[in-house]
Amino acid sequence: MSILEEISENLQHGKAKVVKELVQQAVDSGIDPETVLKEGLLPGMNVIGEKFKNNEVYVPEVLVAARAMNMGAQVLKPYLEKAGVKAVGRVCIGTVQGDLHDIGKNLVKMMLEGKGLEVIDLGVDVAPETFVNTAIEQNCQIICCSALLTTTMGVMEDVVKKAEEAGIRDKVKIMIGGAPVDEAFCKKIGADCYTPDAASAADAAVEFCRG
Ligand code: B1M
Repeated sequence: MSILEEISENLQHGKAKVVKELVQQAVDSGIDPETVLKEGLLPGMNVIGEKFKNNEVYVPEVLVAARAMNMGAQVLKPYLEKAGVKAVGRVCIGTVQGDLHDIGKNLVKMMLEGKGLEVIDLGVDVAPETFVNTAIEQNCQIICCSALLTTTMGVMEDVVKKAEEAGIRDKVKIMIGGAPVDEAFCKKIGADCYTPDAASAADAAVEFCRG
């Protein structure tokens, strides 16, 4: 097994310390940091993302894999910055106002980062104007809203309205997700995209950023 395959396998098993060591070893042996990311870390995260989507693994496995991914990515960060590897795009994400659930939002964030997107995490209980102002100030291509409560999902419509009022609706995509929302709700409120899970959210975001 090549060192890149070993990185992928260990990431899938959530062995963060081993992944960190292998990533450093790979870079030290002269493998291009971008190759380590694209052929070691990301394929491992993609496997986990697919398995999660198909209910073959569950939240705890995703969280430990994501932790391993993040530790590996931390090792690569300075090398990638030096090599000038550009982020695919910039996204702001948050759980909407009145809602404190953040496990799903954090998973989406990790998957987005795993796909090379720069993510501004606004946390939980985020007001519509905070999403919109952040998108303007930080030049985000996408606003990602998460909601877990039927009582808070309506805030997503306010985000769409605020983006219209601010005149940025044609410049920013609005993605929504979380247990109570669905495709029909997305259409109803005029958002751009609903995805049922973190892996497909990251895939859709990359597509939007590539234009
Ligand atoms: Co809350 N809670 N909770 N809770 N809680 C639910 C959501 C609930 C369904 C439980 C129930 O009654 N069966 C219910 C909502 C009912 C409803 O609205 N119809 C509920 C309630 C009522 C409440 C309180 C009101 C309880 C109370 O105080 N009386 C309260 C509200 C607090 C508030 O937010 N203001 C509350 C509090 C809490 C805790 C703090 C205890 C805790 C949250 C801890 C935390 O997040 N740090 C909690 C939890 C853990 C849950 C359950 C058990 C699990 C949620 C979760 O994390 N799931 C939940 C019941 C359940 O879902 N079985 C429940 C795992 C997570 C990975 O899934 O977030 O759906 P999820 O994310 C998925 C997808 O939805 C998607 O990707 C993720 C991964 O694939 N996704 C996106 C999410 N965001 C996305 C965005 C995207 C795309 C995809 O694009 C932008």
